[in-house]
Amino acid sequence: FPDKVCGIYVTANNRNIMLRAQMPHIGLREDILRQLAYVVGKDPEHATLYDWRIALSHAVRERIVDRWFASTRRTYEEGAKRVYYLSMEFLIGRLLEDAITNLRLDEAAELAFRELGIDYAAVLLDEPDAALGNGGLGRLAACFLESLSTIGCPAYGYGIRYEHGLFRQSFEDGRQVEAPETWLLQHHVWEFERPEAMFQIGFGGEVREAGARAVWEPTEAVFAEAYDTPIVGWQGRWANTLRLWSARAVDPFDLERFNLGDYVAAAAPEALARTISRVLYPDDTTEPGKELRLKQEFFFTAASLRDILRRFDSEYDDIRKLPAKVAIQLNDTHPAIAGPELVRLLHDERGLEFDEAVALARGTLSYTNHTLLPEALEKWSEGLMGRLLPRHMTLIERIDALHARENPTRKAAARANGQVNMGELSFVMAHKVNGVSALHTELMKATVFEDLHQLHPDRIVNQTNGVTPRRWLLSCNPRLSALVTEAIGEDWVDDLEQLARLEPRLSDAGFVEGFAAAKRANKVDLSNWMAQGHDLLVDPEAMFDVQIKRIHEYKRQHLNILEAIALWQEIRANPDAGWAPRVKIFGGKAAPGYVFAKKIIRLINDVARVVNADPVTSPHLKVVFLPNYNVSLAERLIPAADLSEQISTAGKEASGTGNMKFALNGALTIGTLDGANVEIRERVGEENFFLFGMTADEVVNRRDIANHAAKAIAADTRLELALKAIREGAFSPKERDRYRDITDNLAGPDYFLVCSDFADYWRAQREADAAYRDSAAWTRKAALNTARSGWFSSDRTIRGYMGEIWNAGSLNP
Ligand code: T68
Repeated sequence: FPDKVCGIYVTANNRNIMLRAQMPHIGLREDILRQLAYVVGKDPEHATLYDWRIALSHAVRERIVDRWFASTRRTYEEGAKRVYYLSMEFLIGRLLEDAITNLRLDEAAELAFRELGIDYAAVLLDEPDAALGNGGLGRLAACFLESLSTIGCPAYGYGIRYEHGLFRQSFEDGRQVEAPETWLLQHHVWEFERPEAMFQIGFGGEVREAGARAVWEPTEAVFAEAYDTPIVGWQGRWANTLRLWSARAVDPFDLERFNLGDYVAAAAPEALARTISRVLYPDDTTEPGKELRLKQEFFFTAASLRDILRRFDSEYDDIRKLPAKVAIQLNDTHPAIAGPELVRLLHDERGLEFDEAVALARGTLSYTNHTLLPEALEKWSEGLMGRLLPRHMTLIERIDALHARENPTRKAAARANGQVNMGELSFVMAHKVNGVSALHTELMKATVFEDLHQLHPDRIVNQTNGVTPRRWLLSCNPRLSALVTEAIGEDWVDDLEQLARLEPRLSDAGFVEGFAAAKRANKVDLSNWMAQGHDLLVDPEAMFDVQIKRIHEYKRQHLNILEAIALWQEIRANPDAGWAPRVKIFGGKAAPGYVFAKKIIRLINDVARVVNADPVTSPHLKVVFLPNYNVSLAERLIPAADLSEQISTAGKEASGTGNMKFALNGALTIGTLDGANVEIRERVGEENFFLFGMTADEVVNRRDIANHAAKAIAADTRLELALKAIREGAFSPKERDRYRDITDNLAGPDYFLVCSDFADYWRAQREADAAYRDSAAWTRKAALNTARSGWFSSDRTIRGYMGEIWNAGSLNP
């Protein structure tokens, strides 16, 4: 590659570090000033932080573009197979620091800004998060994009360019308040508009039979317009593209109406079309049941498929090569309409026989399942689907019939009981279906896809999730990464299993002290930030106990807060018992319509207010709920955490990825045998993990016991007293029954078995306390978590997909 920045390939071992860093920072500084003047149009004298950030971003972007072109050229030259990752969500967060890290420009940028007299850290923080996702599923897609580029696998991410990402959360009187998020109000430096890549996407209308073929004549249409963001991998060796679709009207403006003075109606077509890419559905489990959601799904899936076939046609003239040259991954069922749509394109538009069209589509498509929760499995009514996508409805019926012919013993069908089951449809249209952790994959085989698995025993495979070590260690935790690099060199950055080489260093007192010092300094940083930004005073010596994730009953934030209440009561009763000080930190958003989850947020805030004001317990216990949890806040919290809360009801969390980020950064997990916790515990060692709770099997059996919650409460005074305090209004004195729905639920159905797991959770928490008191032993456990987390890199996951699902290779030099 032409390598403008080769001068800054600086390693920690490099003795000439300063010398070699001199050159690039001068070049970068000049570029920043040039961009500031000629792109931003500002004199340095009057430039704001925003201006500096835009100038720096352009200077960095320039350094990506050549590599990006080179990657594309190489893919064409080699005739390489391309991977297409279709996802409704890409939770990419900030991009500037990511690009700087991967291009290894961090030292140069820091020096350049020091010379310019500008606060570099503040420039980075000025960037808004691109929150085009709800949680784990969207963040996984972002980690995968980065790993695909690091590995050098030719790939595209395809999604929607939402004008408004996930809502901004604040608290009023402890209650969650949602405000629209406006990341696109400021100039978004990273994207390139592609007006030439525009497709017309239709909805509704009629299907006309024309001889042996059917012709779909939609009545409604919008344009999908492409915006490209380059995603650069580690060391800038490769760059792939994230292509996001924006909706716009085919006839944007009704001049006749305008001339009649009806200005609102004149602009209506444009407004209506744009709603399709207006907002991300703020929902991580429940099906919103909205026509607009189905429109969004078809909109981006259809545009992506058209684009994929256009690119394929530019290189190959035989459509039968499609499965050999193209792999399309469906990130959950949101793009599941890709099955029938691809069949439609091949059969109706290109004239292939129906059976062959299905076979080609199946050879090309594969599907990842991210949840077994029944309420989150997508189903569309035949009425809606038939109205919006009449041709697809017929094709789904034919796909079912074909599958039944191929498999006479088949029981279920995608189309059943007046509904289209998108999981079934994805399964029958994919050559591989994967779960996201070992346990989840086994449960998929035994539950939702039991019948289909019997028919196709080789189709379901496991690819346990992973996280990118560039963002989730190197860049978010510079202290720990410097220590690691000093100990084992820097190869770990794209070969995370190298972290195992840290283990022998645990007998080296200097290394262990360095590890403890890094964690402590990260905690001091976080304490200062909480003091300044949130007026919260916490002691960095205390254990930082963190639960950050979407608020959901199955994730059981209410189990955590119940334990906090019980602990508070016990400390009050016995303040001098030598308590290990703790700060319980929460972060996470609840879907705006999810009333119970919002109640949990309010309860945590109410408990925090009471507990933090109690002079007796205050030295030992603090409770903090940080508002507006997002990727950037995670990057701040994870490096400072001691204890990672992964306490979902066993069998409900498909994998989790936060759990991996914490372990990698040297936090110990307190958790159930759920999702990837199982594999984390296997790797870090059971003595370095606080296990509690029922297994997935025990959970199922427990639900059969009559009054299981009442029995658990009767058997545990602590739990009983904690619930009593909530019920009697200890945390909501002005409205004593504010939390009636929570306490009634817990004492009654308690589907997620909070009460049944409470006693064992309490026991594990006290074990964690005891372990924390022995700080040398704790540091050793923490360091072992880091050293043994190498397997949880998304590079490993992507290599698994490449080998087992996509049959795709790497073009990295
Ligand atoms: C998460 N799923 C899983 N869904 O809950 C988590 N759902 O265990 C897993 O680690 C992660 O996926 C990655 O595999 C989600 O995040 C959603 O966000 C979602 C969004 C829309 C509709 C349904």
